[in-house]
Amino acid sequence: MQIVSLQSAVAFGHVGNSAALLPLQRLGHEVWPIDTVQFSNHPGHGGFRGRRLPPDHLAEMVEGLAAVGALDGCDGLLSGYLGAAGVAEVAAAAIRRIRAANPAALYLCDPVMGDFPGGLYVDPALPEAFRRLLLPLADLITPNRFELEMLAGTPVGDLAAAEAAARRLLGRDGAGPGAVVVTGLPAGEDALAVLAVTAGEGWRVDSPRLPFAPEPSGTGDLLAALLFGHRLAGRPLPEALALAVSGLHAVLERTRAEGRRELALVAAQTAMIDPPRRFAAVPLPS
Ligand code: PXL
Repeated sequence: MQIVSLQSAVAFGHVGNSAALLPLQRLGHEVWPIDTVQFSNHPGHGGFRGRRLPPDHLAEMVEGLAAVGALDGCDGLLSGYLGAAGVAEVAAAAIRRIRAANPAALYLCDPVMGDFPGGLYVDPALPEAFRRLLLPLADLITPNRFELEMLAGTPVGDLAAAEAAARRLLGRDGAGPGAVVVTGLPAGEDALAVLAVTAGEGWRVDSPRLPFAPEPSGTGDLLAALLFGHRLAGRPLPEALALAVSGLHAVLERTRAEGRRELALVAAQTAMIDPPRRFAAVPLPS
């Protein structure tokens, strides 16, 4: 499959496109990255250099791909860190253009906006742009707990509240995504749960929470890329989700074993796509 990936890029470390490219390529896909920012490193290191690319430059990149005919043979769009509301318009235009040639093209929108405990780290106009422009176009969205609260407008205190908020996003009368996957939900003392809901169905995948201080960045970006890659390969949602969670866990185990601050993506690339330890997708009670 051939896809466009619209998200951030860093020279050092693995977030955004710098986390998504390798897993998608290792799963056999051609990726055409469009970088929304070009930073030296993730801001979590205390400082960074570089700049955001303006929306008109990003729109030009999409137009360039269209002009050489690439978007006539495109199977999907993955969007992640957009940074500003103007970039959400570029993402919307890109998926519309891709679907004009291929109505079956898949769109995974990771609504990257922030996390607990730091809160929002993007343009304050972006939450509304996701809600209005991108959720209605997405086959799949992958908010963390903070992002789900922003999108649904309700606190998400536990798993039941997360499922209810995710179902509310689905049910927005044609303005909702096809499926909502909520990541990073605390489940007991030392586990994390990921929930997936579609109209009528739902699943949950639990995995052990590994102790990190600080948490490595890019885990959500890696999970979204793996999930998208497995879906593009034709795997059903619960199977793709179980493989993605298991692949992320394999990378985190290696990251921890090597005492690294950045994801050990290259070192763990084989386990990432063919994880030795598999966590199961369990259907949610209806
Ligand atoms: O992992 C999300 C992310 C991606 N890209 C950039 C970021 C962040 C989170 O802070 O700053 C540039």
